[in-house]
Amino acid sequence: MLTKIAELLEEVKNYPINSAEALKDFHLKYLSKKGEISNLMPFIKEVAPEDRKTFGQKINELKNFAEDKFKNAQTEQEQAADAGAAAEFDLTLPIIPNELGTVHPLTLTRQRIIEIFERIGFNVEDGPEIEDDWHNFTALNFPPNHPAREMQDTFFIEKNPDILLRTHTSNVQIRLMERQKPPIRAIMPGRVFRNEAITARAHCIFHQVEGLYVDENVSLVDLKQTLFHFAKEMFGKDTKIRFRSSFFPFTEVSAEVDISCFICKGKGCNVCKQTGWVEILGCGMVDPNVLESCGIDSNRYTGFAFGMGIERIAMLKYNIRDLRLFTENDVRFLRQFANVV
Ligand code: 2U9
Repeated sequence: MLTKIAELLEEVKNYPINSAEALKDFHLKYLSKKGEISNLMPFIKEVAPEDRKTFGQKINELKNFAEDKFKNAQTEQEQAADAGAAAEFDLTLPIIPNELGTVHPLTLTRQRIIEIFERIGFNVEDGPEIEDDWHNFTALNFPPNHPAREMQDTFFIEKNPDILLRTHTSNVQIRLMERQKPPIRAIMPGRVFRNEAITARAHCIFHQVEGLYVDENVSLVDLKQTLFHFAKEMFGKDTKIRFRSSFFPFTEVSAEVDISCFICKGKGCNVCKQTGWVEILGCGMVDPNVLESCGIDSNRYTGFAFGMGIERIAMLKYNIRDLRLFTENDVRFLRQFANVV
C-alpha cells in the first residue's frame, strides 16, 4: 500500500500544469471528492492496525503536497493573467480630460446674497412654488381687482384657479409668520413665475431673494441701514444708496432703492443710462393689514421687507446684457465664471 502512495506522489510531482485546463484536470484527478487521493481512504481498513498511523500520515503528506502544487500553479496563472492585461494598456497615451463644470452665475450671486444676510443674523427660509391665492395674493393685501391677479400676468392651474405658480417668494414670508411669532428675521431665495414673453429684459421664470424682519420697534432706519450694508458688501464699500418713494400693496411706506453706478462711479454711462444711479431692489415697512392676516398684532409689532431679482443683481455685477444667457447654457458664457469668487 505504501508503494502505491509513493508512486502516486511521484506522479503528482511530475504532473505538468502548464495551462488553465491542466490545472482543472489536476484538481479533478487528485484532489476532488472522487479523486485518486480520496480513493485511498477506504484502504485504511485493510491495513494492519499497528501500520494504520503511518499509512494515514503518508496519505496526508501526499494530499498536502498535491494541494500546495495546485495553489502555487493557480497563483502563478493569476499573476500571468494580470500582467497580460496590464500589457494591453499603453501608459504613454495622454489621459482623457475630465472637464469640470463651473458654478452658474445665478448660483454665485444667490450664494453671495445669502452669505451677506446670514452674517447679520438672517435665517434662510424656503416654501412651495405652487401656491394658493391666499398665500400669494390675498394675505399680501392685493385687492381683488389687482392686475397681477389677471391670467395674462400669472400662471393659474386651469382646473382650479385658486392654485397658481407663485409670482414672488412673499408666500414664504406669509407661511413663516403664520407658524412663527416674532422676532422673525429671514431671507427667502427662490424661483418665481410670471406670464411674460421672453426677451433680453424679461423672462417667465426668474429668481428672487426677499427678506423680512418683524419685531417690536423695527423702523425705517433699520431697513435703510440693513440695505446700505448689503449694497456696500455686494457692490463695494464706496457704494452710495438712495431711496425713491414707491407703492406696493404689501408695504406702507414703500420705496425703490438705487445704488450709485459702480461702473462710472456716478459720472454717467450706458449701464446707468447717464443718470449715475441704478435700481437694485424694492422695499418698505410691512403693511399692518399683512401682519394681521398672519395673526401678528400690528399694534405691538412692526416689520420691514425687501425684494430683489437675482438676475438683475447678477447682470449689474457681471455686466451681462441679455437675460436669456442665464438659461441657454452656452459654455462660452458659463466658463467665464470659472474663477469668479
Ligand atoms: C411680506 C411683506 C412684504 C417684499 C417686497 C419688493 C418690495 C419689491 C420686486 C423687486 C424686483 C420684485 O423681483 S422683482 O420684480 N420686489 O420691489 N418686494 S417689498 O415685501 C413683502 C413681502 C412679504 C409678508
